[in-house]
Amino acid sequence: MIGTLNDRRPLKIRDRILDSGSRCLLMGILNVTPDSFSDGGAYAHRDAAVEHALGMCAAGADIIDIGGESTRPGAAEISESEEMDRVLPVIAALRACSEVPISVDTRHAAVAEAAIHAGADIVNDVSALRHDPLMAGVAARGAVPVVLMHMQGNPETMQHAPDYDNVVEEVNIFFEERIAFCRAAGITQLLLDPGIGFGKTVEHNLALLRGLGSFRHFGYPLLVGTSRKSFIGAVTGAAVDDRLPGSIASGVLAYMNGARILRVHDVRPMRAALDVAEAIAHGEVQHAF
Ligand code: 9MG
Repeated sequence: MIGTLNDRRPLKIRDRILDSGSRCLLMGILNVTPDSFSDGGAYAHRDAAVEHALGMCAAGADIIDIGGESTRPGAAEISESEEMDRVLPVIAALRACSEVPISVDTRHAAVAEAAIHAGADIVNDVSALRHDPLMAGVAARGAVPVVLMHMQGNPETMQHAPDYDNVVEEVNIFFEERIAFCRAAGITQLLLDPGIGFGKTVEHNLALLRGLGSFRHFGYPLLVGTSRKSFIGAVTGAAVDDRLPGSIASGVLAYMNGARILRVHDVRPMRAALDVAEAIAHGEVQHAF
């Protein structure tokens, strides 16, 4: 099943092709927030943030995802100007010293537009363009790929009482509607993300990871983020800083079930784990000794 459907479609980033068909790509997480669930505050200063991004690139990140508003459960919305103050200097500084594709993690059209001007290449909107009615126009005009992530509710309330009859079926229906919306708005490059941890119980998350293959028929690359998330803590009892084994296991399983991009904190160990999984799946070895 790995890489056999038409979700091998490459992403066009400005004048470059980012091919998630031949190998699973890694999106390194750069939270420039004071209150993120796992690394809150560590990269709030521009230079520390850029250094961390370059470190992730050296470790094998293919994309850097930069976010200035926490989307952890219970997080309150911040003002657009505060979000811009956090992300724009980091995007501009990283763009000035690296060609790495940059995605901006935002639900706000004004932030996305300014981020694209500062050098961002992808919009990662956890609301799948539902939060801000101006977002679709910004993405279409910017001609950038958009991550459509599923979320039940919003970050402030999403974990109060997640409820589905059949989570995999309902996320499928959601993608169908959002894809039609984006196509009508003139957005052609999409990534689909089931939104692990966003309005889901532990069982919903496990069912989505098990059922990922059922989203491949849309023909868009699947992006999945499990890194350090609370379902791993629920399964293993591990604290947030001790969830690397669970992050790797769930990331590799996601890859085996069709994910083409993984959003991760721990780039180097995840790259090594994927290299092994890909060598087994395809019989190709990336590094020779
Ligand atoms: C911002 N953010 C946090 N978790 C995420 C996930 O799983 N996917 C995407 N696209 N963004 C996320």
